[in-house]
Amino acid sequence: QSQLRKQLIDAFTNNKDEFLSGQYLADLIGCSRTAVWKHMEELRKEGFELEAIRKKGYRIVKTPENITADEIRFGLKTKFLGQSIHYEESVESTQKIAHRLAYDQAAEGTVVVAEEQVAGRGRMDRVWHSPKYTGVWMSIILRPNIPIPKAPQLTLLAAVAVVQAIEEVTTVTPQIKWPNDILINGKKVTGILTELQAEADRINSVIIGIGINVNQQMEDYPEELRTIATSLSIESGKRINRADLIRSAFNRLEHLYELYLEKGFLPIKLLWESYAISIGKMITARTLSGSIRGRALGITEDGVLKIEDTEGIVHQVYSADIEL
Ligand code: BT5
Repeated sequence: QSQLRKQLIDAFTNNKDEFLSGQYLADLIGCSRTAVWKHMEELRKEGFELEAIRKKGYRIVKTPENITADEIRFGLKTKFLGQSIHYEESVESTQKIAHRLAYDQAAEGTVVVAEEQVAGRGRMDRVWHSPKYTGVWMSIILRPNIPIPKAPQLTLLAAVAVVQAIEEVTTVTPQIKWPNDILINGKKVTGILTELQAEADRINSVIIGIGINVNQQMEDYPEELRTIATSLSIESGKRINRADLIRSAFNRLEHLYELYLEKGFLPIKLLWESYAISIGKMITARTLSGSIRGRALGITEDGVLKIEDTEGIVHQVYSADIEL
């Protein structure tokens, strides 16, 4: 059933703006014209606006306001990323669902997308505010064949992909604050949480959780976030189509991930540094074992932050919160 729907959406993706006849679609997918008609009606119910003209066929005029898995697929050009989408109206956390799917052998590139998270989380069990219909809350399953210590590189890779996607669908260029924050005008628009399922020294799966504030307005944020958070809509002054953003993020992420598997971290590192905010500046890194104040020199080949303190000692920071 969903395989048919996927083929149908792919057909429209490959022939954007063209009319496709019921017979053409039926032959392509290998079902009856009645089945095609039923699927088109389902799309209409999901909020797709369709044009149907006798003898010419169907055309997709407008995609729905909610995100739907079908809408994300409409225009998606990836090989594996987002080819399997689990769309949920409301969840505790997309990470939780992705962990379960990964454990149950879900294919690489499987994604969980939700309209709302009631228990969205950040690093170290912090809360991630994820109100309904306004943001992109998603978790992506990857299965890279890399040593465990290299996994944090994927957080940086995902950050570059999201920055590029934001640049593509808005006209704003965000900046990255090591390791996982994406900022616009100094306020946080995206957080990334990377988690692993591993045995001994082998990575089983990497689950990359991405939260992007898209159409929230200031009043949608709780008091404590108003001074530190922002959204793409606030910064660009317009409504952003979330499915376009997700699709762009999938396209970018798959491309960068393939580049990474083929060429290693260096090309990603260069891109990351071109968007990085804190390199060369004085920062404070708060780690679990204390604070380090010094100049951020850059990141190592492994994605570890290098800070030179006032005595000239260079520290390598694996995990911290950074204050500028
Ligand atoms: C992060 O943690 O930034 C990682 C956030 C990852 C969220 C995604 S959404 C999909 C997936 N499912 C999940 O449950 N999580 C992932 P951290 O660096 O620890 O930052 C958390 C801090 O950011 C909080 O303590 C707040 O101060 C702030 N914060 C919370 N919600 C925010 C929001 N919507 N926008 C900006 N800042 C927020």
